[in-house]
Amino acid sequence: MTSFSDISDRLGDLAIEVPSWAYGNSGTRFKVFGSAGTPRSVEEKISDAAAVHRFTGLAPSVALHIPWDHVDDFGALSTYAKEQGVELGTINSNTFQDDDYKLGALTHTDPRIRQKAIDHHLACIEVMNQTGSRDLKIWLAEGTNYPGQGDIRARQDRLAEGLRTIYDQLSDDQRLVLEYKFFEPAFYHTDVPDWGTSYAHVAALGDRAMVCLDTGHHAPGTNIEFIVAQLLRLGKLGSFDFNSRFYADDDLIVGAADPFQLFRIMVEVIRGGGFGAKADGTSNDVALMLDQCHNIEAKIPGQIRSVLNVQEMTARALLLDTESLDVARSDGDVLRANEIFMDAFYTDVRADLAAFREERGLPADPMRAYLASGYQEQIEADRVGGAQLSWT
Ligand code: AOS
Ligand code: ZN
Ligand code: ZN
Repeated sequence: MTSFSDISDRLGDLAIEVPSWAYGNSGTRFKVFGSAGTPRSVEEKISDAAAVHRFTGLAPSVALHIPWDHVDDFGALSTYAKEQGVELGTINSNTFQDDDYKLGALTHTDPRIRQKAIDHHLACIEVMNQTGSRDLKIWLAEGTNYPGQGDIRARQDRLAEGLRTIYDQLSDDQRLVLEYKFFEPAFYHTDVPDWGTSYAHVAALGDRAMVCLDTGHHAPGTNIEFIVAQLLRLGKLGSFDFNSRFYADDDLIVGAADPFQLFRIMVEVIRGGGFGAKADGTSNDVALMLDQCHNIEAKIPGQIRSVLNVQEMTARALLLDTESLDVARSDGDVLRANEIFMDAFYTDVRADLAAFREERGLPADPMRAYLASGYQEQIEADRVGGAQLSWT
């Protein structure tokens, strides 16, 4: 049996990157709701992200989305973030909000538009050079809506060429992570619909190109932990975009829809060496990030709940008695193996986690501590006037 004290050191390695866009207003195509205290600047988004880290100790970096988070001086923004207690992390490109990209960006038939999309990514790399970010995350909204609309094979060739040009501009300590998504906004075919397509492209690019797995980007019933295991086996799992889905790309709080799935994913991450600092002290190849939008719930508590959910399922996954499991598996004892697995999942770690946090100078209950802190009231009073930022 593994006890909580056996896993607490490893659990201390957990770090989850939060997305800047989680702090802006978001919604559905029906309505974006505004809420008091919503950031009006990139700096205010970073302050909110830093609040999540202060109360949880779990979120030391913030991902930026360009051009949503464009500022004139990214070096100064980086310094500002450090003063707040966080780092700037992954830089996300955006080729989905410009009329030129209606029929494609890196895959477009027009070389001028392809070049524009490439130039945007090169500008993102320039931002990374100033922020010290390791990862360029590329999610492409490209595809077609009708059979016959595009030459799906030629689009792959153009995509490969564009990715190559971008990849070649990365420095030795930078990486490209390519996200896949099985549908939306294109509905007939998507140019990077699945992990296999993402893998094919990043494998062709080289060692510093990896796959990004967004947990919301699969068809219902997909065994996501199998994909995790396979990508780790291939050395190509670069990062996660964690969220929950019921129907589509719902971007809900991770662990809200199916905590057992999150547990199973974390078991495979740990099993595959994707968790915690590497033996040489460098950061792990697998970056754990959130990709969520808070449409109806409060944003900062929504992010606090998210990172706590990851922490709770990671703790349970670390508690898995892998030695006994190996024995049961070797014995062909199906029911015992399943029982050991479920025992870890069903372990209530909440009291241990509260003590774990207090030992580290953090509040035992970060959610209650945040709500009692006055931070929310303060930003609601301070952030009047100016335009609130939205997801878009
Ligand atoms: C879009 O569906 C993807 O999840 C991307 O990661 C995207 O950049 C992010 O959701 C922000 O819109
Ligand atoms: Zn995503
Ligand atoms: Zn998504």
